[in-house]
Amino acid sequence: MEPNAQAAPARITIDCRLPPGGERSLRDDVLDGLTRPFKEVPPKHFYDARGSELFEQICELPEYYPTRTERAILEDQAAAIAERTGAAELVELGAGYATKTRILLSALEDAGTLRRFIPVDVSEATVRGCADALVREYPGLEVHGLVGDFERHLLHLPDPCGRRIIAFLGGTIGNFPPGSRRRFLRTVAARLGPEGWLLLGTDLVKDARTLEAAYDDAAGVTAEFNRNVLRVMNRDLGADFDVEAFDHVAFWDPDREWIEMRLRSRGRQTVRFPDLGLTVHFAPREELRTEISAKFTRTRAAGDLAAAGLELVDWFTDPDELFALSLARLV
Ligand code: AVJ
Repeated sequence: MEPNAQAAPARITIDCRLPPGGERSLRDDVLDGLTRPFKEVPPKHFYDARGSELFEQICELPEYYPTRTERAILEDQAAAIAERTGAAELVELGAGYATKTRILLSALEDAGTLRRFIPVDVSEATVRGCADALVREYPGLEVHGLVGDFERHLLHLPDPCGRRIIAFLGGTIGNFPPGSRRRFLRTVAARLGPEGWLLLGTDLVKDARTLEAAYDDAAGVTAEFNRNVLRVMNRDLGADFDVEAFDHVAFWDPDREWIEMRLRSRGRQTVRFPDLGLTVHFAPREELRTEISAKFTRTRAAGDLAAAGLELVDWFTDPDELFALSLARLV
């Protein structure tokens, strides 16, 4: 056996910051969001095993251009990003299976600067699986997994081991409304270290038809993904949503320049949450907001970054200007 095959596990550390039974935040979010006049559940609760699988399917849909477009931009620009940053360390927020990350890791390895990868994800199984695979694929790479919620656990990131890139890909920054988006970017900026870089993926403002098709695909996968949040509440909170009694709604809001997803109750309904001592009523056609996905222009991205003390240095986009990757550093 080659020596590396045995040495590999020593290059992995995992820091688990989620309390066992991490449904606490779902309870709080439901108590907050479903007792308001305009009902809302935050989008992070889509992603149980089934929701994550449905999201993977969304990424392959012909209508859902962001994933493949971002991957193409990364493939084109990875060497430029490696050269610009000289990074020893890559932190990825919401890493998942780190498929796109490999493009960056390989470019940093080719540049000879790569030392450590820090995936941050709420799923311990995903973080462990990804760490195991990556130490095998990248000889000498250290992986420090952080199991946690990137909105709450960024303070547990270790200090940088050299120049750091924090990557937040996929356009997930668009899930934050403008105010908390800037607050979140400030938290990220505080963890960059002296010569660190933020690599931020943003979906761009475009025609309403393209955008609405991406969130209301012909095969109905996004509709299932949307309804999955009801299944999550049924399973984790003992609720009794009639999942099929809600219609998927996705629309472009041209004033706010974001996509909204909602679930519309077909009729009058009463939903019980016995674990929470909560009963929720839906009027006919009443809507529950499940996601906003804000879209960007270069000006909006630069403005949000500036509000967090960051300077937009490189703006990489595709020929059709569907999606963009920003490289930013502390001013
Ligand atoms: C994972 C937040 C980037 O907003 O496009 C895909 C989630 N929702 N289809 C997005 C999503 C519906 C996705 N992000």
